[in-house]
Amino acid sequence: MTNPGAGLVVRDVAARAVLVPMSRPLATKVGAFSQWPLLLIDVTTEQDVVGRSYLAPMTTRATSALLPAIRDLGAGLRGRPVAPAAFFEESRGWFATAGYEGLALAAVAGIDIALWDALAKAAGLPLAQLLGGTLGPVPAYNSNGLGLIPPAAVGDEALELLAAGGGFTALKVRVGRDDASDDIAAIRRVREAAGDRVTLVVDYNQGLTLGQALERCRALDAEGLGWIEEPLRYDDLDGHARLARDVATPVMLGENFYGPRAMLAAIRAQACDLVMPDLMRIGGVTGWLQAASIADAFGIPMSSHLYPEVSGQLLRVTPTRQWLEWQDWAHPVLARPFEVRSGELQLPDVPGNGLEWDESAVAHYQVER
Ligand code: SMN
Ligand code: MG
Repeated sequence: MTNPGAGLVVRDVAARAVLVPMSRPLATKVGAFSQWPLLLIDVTTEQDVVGRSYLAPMTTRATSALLPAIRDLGAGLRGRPVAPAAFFEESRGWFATAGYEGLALAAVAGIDIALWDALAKAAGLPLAQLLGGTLGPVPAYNSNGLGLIPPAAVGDEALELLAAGGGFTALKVRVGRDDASDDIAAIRRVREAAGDRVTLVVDYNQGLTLGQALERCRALDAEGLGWIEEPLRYDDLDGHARLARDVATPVMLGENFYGPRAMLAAIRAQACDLVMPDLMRIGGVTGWLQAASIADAFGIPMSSHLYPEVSGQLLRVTPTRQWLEWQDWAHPVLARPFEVRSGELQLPDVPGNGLEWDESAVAHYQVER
């Protein structure tokens, strides 16, 4: 078999900004979200293979800042081979003076994901198979809701999320209310509604001081939770290491790891028991694969953050895979959203990562920039 991407040459890289409605607005300690900005990236090749990706910068401000970086990087790729691993390494130099982590790495990630999609399509393989894995279901938890709403309302919302199809057996609950007792009340109402067979995880979205976290997280140890996510500022590794030592419930970090080296630093600092990289911030497919090797070397379970479609492909080749975070936030612009059955994401048996735009929806939601 010839190298699947041998002949692929980049013709153009296009990036479009859209702003889509959320099926359920979500209030968290890191922000209140009622609309979801996305950057859709299309890498067209001289061989007419098109690689696709999307980025979820979370705010329109970040989207505006990211778009020119993607277009600048993309312009530099015209006429060059589709070689994501080489691009990932070269791009470190391109942005070295401007600072590599953050927006620069996010832009690299967006193009990286699309380049890998083009390679997989050229090989006629789903991305998971191009990477040496097999197609199969990926255990997922429903992370679409359970924001910082009144505790009295969370039981019904939990039932709605579990009844929304997909057969989910796990839910994420956002916490960090002013009064710690309200968080406990909310968790217990979700538990009462969902039953003991449903796994519950909680997410503070960096909302606590160390003193608050020591008190609150110790109190959560009695609630049988799967993990406590980002109780402190994401880069407070010493504080999280103290919590991981003092609290029985696993501490989860990852959505704010900017590149695989940031994950390595957190694991070396023993700041977390579990990791969940964000596909954009970890550096796309290439960054994810490097991070998966680091998690495997340390025996740390690895889950995903946002990006359920491509993360699902990648978890199939992640040795310590744990949970896929599922939201339907990109569905308004996807021609074929991935299905969830019996609490597991189903990967489509099609070449590439499975992303395809609903172009009429994209036109409807596009934001000119
Ligand atoms: C989160 C991320 C992005 C937007 C809202 C909430 C949260 C999660 O940290 O892990 O889903
Ligand atoms: Mg989180």
